[in-house]
Amino acid sequence: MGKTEGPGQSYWLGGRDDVIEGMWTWAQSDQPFNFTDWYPNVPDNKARNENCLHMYAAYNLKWNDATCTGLYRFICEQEYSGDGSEIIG
Ligand SMILES: [Ca+2]
Ligand SMILES: [Ca+2]
Repeated sequence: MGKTEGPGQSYWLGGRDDVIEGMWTWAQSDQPFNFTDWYPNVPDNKARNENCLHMYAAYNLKWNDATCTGLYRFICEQEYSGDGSEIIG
């Protein structure tokens, strides 16, 4: 959807490593990632100040760590009201 709905846009994904540097978790659940799609040589924690996860347009929407104050679109996850196991958006 990022590639088709917003060409050239980057997206926040809701991951963070500000609690323990290098330990990436989802902000909502505090659970560690069980999937990653990092761009090569990232996360790099540039200037020791990159603690939020985004899909970066300049990296073909691969994952990058970025400063948390950037203004980007965002992608949310919501439980499906059926059996609760599907991601709908
Ligand atoms: Ca970091
Ligand atoms: Ca980075």
